[in-house]
Amino acid sequence: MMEQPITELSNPLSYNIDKASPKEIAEILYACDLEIFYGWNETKGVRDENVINKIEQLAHKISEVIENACGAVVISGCGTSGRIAFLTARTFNKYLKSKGGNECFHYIIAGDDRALFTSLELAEDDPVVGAYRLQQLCQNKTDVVYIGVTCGLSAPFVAGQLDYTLSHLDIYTPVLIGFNPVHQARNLKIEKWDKTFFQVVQELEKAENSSKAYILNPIIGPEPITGSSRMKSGTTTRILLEILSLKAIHRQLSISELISMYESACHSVYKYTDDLGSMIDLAGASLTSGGHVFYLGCDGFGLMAMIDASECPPTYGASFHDMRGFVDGGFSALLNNDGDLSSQGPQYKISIEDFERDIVPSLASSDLVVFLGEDILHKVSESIFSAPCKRVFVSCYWPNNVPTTTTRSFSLSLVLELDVAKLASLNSDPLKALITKLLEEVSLKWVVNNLSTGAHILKGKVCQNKMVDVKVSNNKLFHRAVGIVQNYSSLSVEECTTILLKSIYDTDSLTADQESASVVAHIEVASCKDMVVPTAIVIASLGCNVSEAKEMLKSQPVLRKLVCALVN
Ligand code: S6P
Repeated sequence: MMEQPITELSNPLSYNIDKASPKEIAEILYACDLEIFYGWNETKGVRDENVINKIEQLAHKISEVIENACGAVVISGCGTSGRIAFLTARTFNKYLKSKGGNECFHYIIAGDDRALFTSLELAEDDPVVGAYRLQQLCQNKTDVVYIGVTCGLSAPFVAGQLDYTLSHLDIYTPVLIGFNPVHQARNLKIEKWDKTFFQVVQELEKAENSSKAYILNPIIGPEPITGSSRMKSGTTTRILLEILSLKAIHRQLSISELISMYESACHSVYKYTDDLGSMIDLAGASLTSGGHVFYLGCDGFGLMAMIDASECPPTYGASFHDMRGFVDGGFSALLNNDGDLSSQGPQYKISIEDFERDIVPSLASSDLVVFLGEDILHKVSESIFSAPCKRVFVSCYWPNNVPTTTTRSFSLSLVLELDVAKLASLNSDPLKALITKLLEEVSLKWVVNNLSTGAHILKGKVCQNKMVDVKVSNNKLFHRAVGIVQNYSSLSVEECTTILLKSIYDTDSLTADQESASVVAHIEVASCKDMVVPTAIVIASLGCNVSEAKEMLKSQPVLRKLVCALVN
């Protein structure tokens, strides 16, 4: 049997997170997040010397590219990894522009810009489109650092791009960011392609040995919710990309010092586990009683919160209405590749005006509005403060930059006091402002990840530390779903696959065509169905038929209670 990659393992620290109190949930997430900085088992996390050396060399290469009018830094990924690529490119282009430089950072996300705020997981599986997008983007470039991010070393979209760069090493310096050892790169057949991810990584290692490529894969341990790479892996992706870019632009910065700043931001956030717990409690109460959570923010805060909200449907089988994010200025603030998408459907109504027009009139006492940062308080109209919903205010506080006290009334105010000492040594104000912004954003990422994860745990969407209502919407998630079903039964992989297919096709006896169909065909059917994995878990544990399983799920909508009862 194939070894489980670290990013797909269950983290022993969070095994009982489903039974934890809201405050304990925050404490468990803290313990898991610390593995980013202190490592897991024998590893050293982002402080691994080998990783730091590679960042040093790669930053040097990036600084050359930045100086070249025909140079580009392309960051690419799927899902969360593509979203963080977007945020990083946006931030550093703005910074370079403000200093009169070239905006040479670019991002690619599988599924294009619609995938920035909605889950289009299937786009992840296409290596040919991946390579084509990269080729299109870099047509006139002569020196490109390509950074492919795939936390699990698994996304075919990224494999296609890496493979393409490996055959054009005269132009490209390929970089792979992920969080598994290379021998755990996915070695499963990629549909309509002739290589596995593992085979591409082997080629990449050869290029790395001749100093033509880089693999940055610090080991940071399993996710607190098994496989949920939007959490630790997403945060670590941010940290690595930001440190690389900062170091490329300001060669005098010390990588270890930068890591310490992120670590100290992490400690600062989790000093507030009481408040984080109260916030999780409020959000959980909203979701459990059929209410909604809305994040509002300006600039990077709003974008990050929108990203957090958009990750809940694939992870927890949530509806897009359950949690949503809105950003001041909507698409005009985004600087995204495809421009304004607001006409493409309700998921793309992302401005504060959209929120005030479409949501505020129907806000109810079960709803929660989360204001991220002080700036947003000046951008919203008074009506939000008289609506019957609950309100939470989250912001950052630097000892020399105290937020003005607001007269608004909130159910909870969480003002994080960040550690300013380490910034004192920086002698450039724009750089100080940039690093401050990055640390505030990563801090708020920790906060919103706590909120959305905790709220879904309280809603009963997690059993032990597994996402038991994951959407079966791409190849990776299909195999993860089989693993989850197997986890709650004593059946073999083959038996669990058959049960998952029965749930997908809604039948007790699969036809020969259904049994032999490709994984992509299964995914197409499964993507538009609810409760596919929970139904399969019930069938696997009780040996019942599909309609009996569905009846049971109707009678106990809190999944965790049902699944735990079955396991016991
Ligand atoms: C994970 C998130 C997914 C992943 C995506 C890419 O919590 O829901 O969208 O980011 O599947 O994963 P990876 O391993 O290629 O970065």
